[in-house]
Amino acid sequence: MMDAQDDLVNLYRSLFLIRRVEERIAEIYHTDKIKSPVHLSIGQESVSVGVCAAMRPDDIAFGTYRGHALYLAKGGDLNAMISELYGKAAGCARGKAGSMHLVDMAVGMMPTSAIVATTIPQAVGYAMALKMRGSNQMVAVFFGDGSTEEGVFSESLNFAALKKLPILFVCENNLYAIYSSMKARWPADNLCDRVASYGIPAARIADGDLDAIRTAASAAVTAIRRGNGPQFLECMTYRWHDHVGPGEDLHIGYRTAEELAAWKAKDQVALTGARLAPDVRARVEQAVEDAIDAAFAFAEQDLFPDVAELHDHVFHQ
Ligand SMILES: Cc1ncc(C[n+]2csc(CCOP(=O)(O)OP(=O)(O)O)c2C)c(N)n1
Ligand SMILES: [Mg+2]
Repeated sequence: MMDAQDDLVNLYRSLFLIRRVEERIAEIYHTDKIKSPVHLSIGQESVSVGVCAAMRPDDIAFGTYRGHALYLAKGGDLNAMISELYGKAAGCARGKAGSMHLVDMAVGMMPTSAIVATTIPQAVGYAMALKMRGSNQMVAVFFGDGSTEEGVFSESLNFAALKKLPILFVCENNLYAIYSSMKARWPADNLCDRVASYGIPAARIADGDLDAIRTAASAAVTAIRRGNGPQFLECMTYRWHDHVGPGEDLHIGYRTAEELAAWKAKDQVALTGARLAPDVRARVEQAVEDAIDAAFAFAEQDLFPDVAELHDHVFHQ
């Protein structure tokens, strides 16, 4: 059994790694070394970290184009991620996919997709396969609030509930789908009620609270492994940067500086770091900075894939 201090160190390492990797991506994005669009999770780290901390390494995660946080929280290889962003050959998808399609099958991180909601039914299919095999692994699928407006979301809930599949649905509700607020899209703020109508236990967690997310995810995973079927978490969170790219976007006028400031005041990375002794925190942060330096150096020296590979790995071979 891990002691509480080691546990906190692990959570902070994961949060700080995600935050700093994305800050470094934001810093160098203007150089055009990164060859794909990037959707940053800065501000949303606690959802992936809290839920993955409740999962086993052999459990399966599905996510979205805003996928850096999940990929890293699930244990995805950092060097392969940065090389992928650079379009280089050692990238996790051999440099052909970029930021929106991260994948690391060795740690159960399934390929993410740029098409909103597509990975939800894929995750349900995976959960169905696990159930048919009699496995006690589970699946967690992460998606945005906008995803819940796609028809396939409802179909997936219905089928997963009907078949009592081992799946945790995790809605990362950051209040916006691009520049369109939840209030402009939902007649009522009642996502959990709608999900519960399928017979799926559903809970909202406020403020991006790391401990609350982790506790709720642990209870959900336990119920799933007992064979109780799907569970649903709506994790309230907030994206600090623009929908896509590293920029700020307050000038667009779709959200307010006050709203952003209120969320920054409950930054889970800073709050978690402050719970560690200063020397412990400094050691964790230095190790993370070193790993990130090494990953960018790795991507810089990595080669672009050979042109002869262009048509490889497009279809199943
Ligand atoms: C099927 C589909 N429709 C529309 C788009 C364009 N699009 C890209 S991201 C996005 C918003 C999704 O919002 P949300 O699910 O809340 O995720 P967030 O970006 O906030 O993480 C839209 C509409 C798309 N990629 N795929
Ligand atoms: Mg959203």
